Amino acid sequence: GGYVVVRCEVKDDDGFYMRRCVELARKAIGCTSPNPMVGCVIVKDGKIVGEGFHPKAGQPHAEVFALRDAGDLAENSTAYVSLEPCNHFGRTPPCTEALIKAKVKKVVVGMVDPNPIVASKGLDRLRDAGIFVKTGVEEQLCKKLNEAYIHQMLTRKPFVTLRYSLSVDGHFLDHLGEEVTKSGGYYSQLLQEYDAVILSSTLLTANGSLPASEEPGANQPLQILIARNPRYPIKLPVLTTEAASKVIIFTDKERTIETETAQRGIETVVFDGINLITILDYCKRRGLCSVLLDIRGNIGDFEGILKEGFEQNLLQKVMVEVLPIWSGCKEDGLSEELTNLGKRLRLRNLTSRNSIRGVLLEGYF
Ligand code: AOF
Ligand code: ZN
Repeated sequence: GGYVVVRCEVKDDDGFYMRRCVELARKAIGCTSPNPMVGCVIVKDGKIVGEGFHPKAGQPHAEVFALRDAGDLAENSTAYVSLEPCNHFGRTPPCTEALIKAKVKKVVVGMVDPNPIVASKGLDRLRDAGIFVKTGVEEQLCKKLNEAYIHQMLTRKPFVTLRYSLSVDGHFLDHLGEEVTKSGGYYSQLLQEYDAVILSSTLLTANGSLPASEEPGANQPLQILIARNPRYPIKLPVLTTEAASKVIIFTDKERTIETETAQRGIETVVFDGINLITILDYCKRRGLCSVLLDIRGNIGDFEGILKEGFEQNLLQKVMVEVLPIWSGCKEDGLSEELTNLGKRLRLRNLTSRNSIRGVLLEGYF
């Protein structure tokens, strides 16, 4: 005889349904700004009877879609929401009232809404109506989902992520790892997620094409090109009217590019001096809540911006890609001998793990 293996999973129900909420919320990644991503499931007798997510600012909230989906089954159910239900009339009516009207028995919430016009008032309203409320389920996950929204709500400044690629010998690289720009690659996903990406215009002299997310149906970010180095002419690719509307050039000198780009339908903003504060102020005025500061091309274009970012705490997050190559760069430029050698020095079987205060990479020559 043999053994029958019985797999016994301890299912933490609240966590399980909340993770489903987050999964649903993510369906609208890159589409909800300035609103958060929110997911909702309605559960009755241990079964999901309704699901919904917030697709876009101006459209109904997650709870409304989930309640609609559940119909009459919402009565005496438990509603799971990744963010505290709102209690205000914004572009849409309050979700608290919709939940009360649907006679939901219990509401389980991932995190309190940092929006000062909500901030626990939604929970209070539900409790006052006799609904059992539980909060803080999968809170870290829910907060990570909306890290940009939370930061923006609390500081009224865009959430800024610094991204760059390094060689294993510690030099900034002007290119990304292969595959990362394809669908499913981290860079393609970042472009989908962020409202805007800031790049040096010198990038365009290298390959002439603007980065775009390859995720299906991605809402492309606004591309902000910093053109401050007069030594580099700006070579813009010919863009469709729609693509051109997603590009802005920031320059600190009146240069001939202004007329060139105007002809192509590309907006050019001339600043007295380009610095991170002016860039972020501009983003805020345009309702952009998350910004990817993508360091490529000429790193020198970003020196002042980085200094300001560190000194004034304007950067929230960093994403560093370390590529398995030995670049062979020297301080005073590229050493041809080493660069050529470096091209051969690609590491294989790369692994990474956390060391106590850093990240440890291992690879084979
Ligand atoms: C929820 N569920 O799905 C979302 C919420 O202008 P409105 O009406 O869309 O309101 C926007 C605010 O509502 C937003 O700042 C945030 O506080 C909350 N978003 N709340 O209960 C949702 N998206
Ligand atoms: Zn709402």
